Amino acid sequence: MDYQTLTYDVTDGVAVVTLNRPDVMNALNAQMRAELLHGLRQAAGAARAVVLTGAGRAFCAGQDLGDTGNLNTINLERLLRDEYTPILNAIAECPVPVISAVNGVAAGAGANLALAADVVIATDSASFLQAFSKIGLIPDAGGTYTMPRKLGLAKAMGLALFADKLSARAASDMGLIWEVADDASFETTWRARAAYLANGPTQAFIRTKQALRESLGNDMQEQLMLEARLQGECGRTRDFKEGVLAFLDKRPASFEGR
Ligand code: T3D
Repeated sequence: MDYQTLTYDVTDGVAVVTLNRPDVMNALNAQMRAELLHGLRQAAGAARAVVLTGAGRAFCAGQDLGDTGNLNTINLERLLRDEYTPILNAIAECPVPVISAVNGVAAGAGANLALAADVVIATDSASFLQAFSKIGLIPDAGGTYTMPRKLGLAKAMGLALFADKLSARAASDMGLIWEVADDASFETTWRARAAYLANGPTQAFIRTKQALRESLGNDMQEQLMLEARLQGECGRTRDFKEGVLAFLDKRPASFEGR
C-alpha cells in the first residue's frame, strides 16, 4: 500500500508506524484509519517488535473532527465497529509486542489508541486527555476497557468524567503507562526498548503477551492451565535451550526468535 497519512519502516526486526498528519496533530480521518489498519497488519507479520508513534508535536488528537461528515446523520456505532475496532484488534492480536512511543499529546481516540499497546513509553512533555466528554461522548477506542483494568474504577471514572489533561509523569505514577523518558532521550529510549524486544526470545514474548492479555478474562485455574501449556511450548524452543546454555557458559544469550 502507498501510505499517504503515515510512514512505515521495518529495520532490524522493528516495524515503526508513524502517524503523519502533523498539521492536525495526527487526527484520525477515514484514510488514516484504513492505512493504520493495513500498516499494523503488515507489521505483525514482518517484525519482532512494532512501534506506533506520531510525527510532529502530537501523538494523535483522536477523531479528525473536521472529517465527521454530517452531524445530523452521523452513525458513530458503525464508525467505531467498522473502523476503530479492527485497529484495536490488530494491536491486541499482533503476536509480537506493540510499543506506543507517545511523542506528544494523545487525545480522545488517540489516547486510547496509545493505551491499547502492550508497552506505552511517553516523552516527558506528552499528555493524555480523555477529551470525549468535552464533545458529549463517552470514552471509546477501547478506553472503557483499558482504563479500569490499568487504573481501577476510581481513577478511570475521574479521567473519563472530568477530562483532565494528564501529564506523562502522572500517567506513569498512576500505572497507566510503562515509562516516561526525558524529551532529550525519548527516541533513544523507545528505540532501545524496541531493539531489546526484536533481539530477544520472540516465542517467549509472543506467549507472554498472550498469557497476560488472556488473564483478564480467566479465573485462576484457567490461567494456570494456560501458563502450563504456553510454558510447555517455550520449553521446546531453540531460544530456551540457548538461554540456559548461555547462562551456564556465563555469556550473553544470542536469541534467534525460534
Ligand atoms: O466525532 C466522531 O466522529 C466520533 C469519534 C470520536 C472519537 C474521538 O476521538 S472524540 C475526541 C476527538 N478529539 C478531541 O476532541 C481533541 C481535540 N483537540 C484538542 O483538544 C486539542 O487540539 C489538543 C489538546 C489535542 C491540542 O491542543 P493544542 O492547544 O496543543 O493545539 P490546537 O491549537 O488545539 O490544535 C492544533 C491544530 O490541530 C489546530 O488546527 P489549526 O488551528 O492550527 O489549523 C486544531 O484545529 C487541529 N486539531 C487538533 N485536534 C484536532 C484537530 N483537527 C481535527 N481534529 C482534531 N481532533
